[in-house]
Amino acid sequence: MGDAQTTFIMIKPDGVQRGLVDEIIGRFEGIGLRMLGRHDLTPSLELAEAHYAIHRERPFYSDLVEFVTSGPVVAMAWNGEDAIAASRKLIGATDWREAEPGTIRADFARSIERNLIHGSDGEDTAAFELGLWFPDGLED
Ligand code: D4T
Repeated sequence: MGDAQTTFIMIKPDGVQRGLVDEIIGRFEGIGLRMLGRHDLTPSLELAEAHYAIHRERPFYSDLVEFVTSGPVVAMAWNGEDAIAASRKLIGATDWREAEPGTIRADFARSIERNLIHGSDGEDTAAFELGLWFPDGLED
């Protein structure tokens, strides 16, 4: 048995625009995770830059920030056993060509830049991202 964890998941603007929100939420429910919080918002530049600060020196950083601020996203907190790794598995590899069959990105993404969804990649990242996107805290 793993520990109960809470992870930060964001459906990016392409996922919202393509009408995939309910499909994606259903997949998280399907693996038994529980939603503790949801914000639908168009991220500010400050929020997007803070979220992606780790990628500041990467060549794709400015396009990434521009993309994620281009329209509404669905920011969510999901809780359950091994929620961080379980979510990453459900999402699939960054590059959809390397994503396992049946993952969200293998099924729906056809671009590395527009890859539909973000999920925290570790406990420290999850704590940082949950604090950033849910500054008022979460339900129990
Ligand atoms: P996120 O962080 O969005 O869940 O994606 P990953 O954890 O799967 O991938 P990442 O941190 O390596 O990349 C973050 C983000 O940058 C975009 N990206 C990535 C991009 O636009 N071009 C690229 O070449 C890479 C590697 C996609 C996800």
